Amino acid sequence: MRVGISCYPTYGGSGIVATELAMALAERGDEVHVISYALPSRLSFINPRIFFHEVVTPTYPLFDNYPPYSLALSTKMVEVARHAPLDVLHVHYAIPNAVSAVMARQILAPQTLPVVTTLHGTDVTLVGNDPNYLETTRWGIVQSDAVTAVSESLRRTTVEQLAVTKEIEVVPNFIDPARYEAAKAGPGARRWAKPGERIVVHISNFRPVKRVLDVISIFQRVQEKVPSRLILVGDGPERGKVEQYCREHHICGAITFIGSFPLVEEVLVGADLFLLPSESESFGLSALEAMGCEVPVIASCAGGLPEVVVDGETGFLCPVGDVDGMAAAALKLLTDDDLHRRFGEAGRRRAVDRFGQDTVVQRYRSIYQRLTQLP
Ligand code: GMT
Repeated sequence: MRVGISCYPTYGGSGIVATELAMALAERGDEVHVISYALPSRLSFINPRIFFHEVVTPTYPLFDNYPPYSLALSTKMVEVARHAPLDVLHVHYAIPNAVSAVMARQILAPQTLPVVTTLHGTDVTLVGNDPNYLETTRWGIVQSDAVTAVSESLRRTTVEQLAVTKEIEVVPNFIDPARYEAAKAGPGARRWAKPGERIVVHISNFRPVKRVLDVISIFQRVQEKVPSRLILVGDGPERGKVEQYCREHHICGAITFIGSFPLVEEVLVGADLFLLPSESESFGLSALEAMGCEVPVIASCAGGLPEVVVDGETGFLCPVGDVDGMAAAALKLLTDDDLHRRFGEAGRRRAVDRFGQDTVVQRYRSIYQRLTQLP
């Protein structure tokens, strides 16, 4: 099958899922055409069946600061669909990908191009919900030939907030269990730590919704009782504020800012805890990646996180903003080796059994097969 995949290339979860899906499909024999404005950060896999198509958005004085990316994207989708030719186009993140794809499908007629849209979270909960984008977002979703959401929570929110009555199938995010096994051969997170330090990790795009200052507050409470190091992976708008806070509170020595780093398994393997105290989280891919590396998760019980992390079994979930509760839960795990081991193993089991790449990729493929009648 020839599959087009459109996504954001940056360090957000939707681009990561799209890229991992592209690589998994190509590995299984499909031809995959990735369409984006830059090479996605994790598209490192060398496979002759993967092609990348850059969306170029020419500027013109009339456009001022607003070159029409959605149109350039739609045009690129038409070009790739016509000449590859594509059997199906799978877009990740509704804005503007779903709208551009539906437009491309109309331009291409009578050539058929089924459009699959995967909703990832903020495209519905934050941006899609904004009155300035709401109508086009809803239109892109409703006009898609199939729509998926990464969690039941997101499916419900989409129905409630966007008043979408179309069927939305829940297809969760996934991990490749083999990647984490390979990382185990190396030093993993211990590279960044001193002997005797327990390692706490947080991975995000440092947006306000991630509440990275809560991560620091939890860590400060933990560090008072247990010698430990916090590794922060990722970058984004709140990083400056967080670094400034750490300097003012003289805790920089125990915190390592790695910045954007795509090989997350190298930071997670061997870590002791993963923190994700987000305000909202449709799924929490990084929590799943931590579980895949046998790392217990302390997170907020927001959005789809309870569908990923089982409270009291693979981690602990606390109300948003409850840094005392999260710190207490972290200390419970860090001071009880047996509990810590059991949580780590249960997390890995759940990640592999429920969110393993083979099962989830096959679910996407079944949708493509249903829409195209291809094997
Ligand atoms: O978290 C972000 O701000 C980025 C966003 C994205 O589109 O990349 O992440 C969303 O999609 C991820 C992949 O499906 C999910 O794991 C994240 O939970 C979701 N983020 C939010 O809902 C805040």
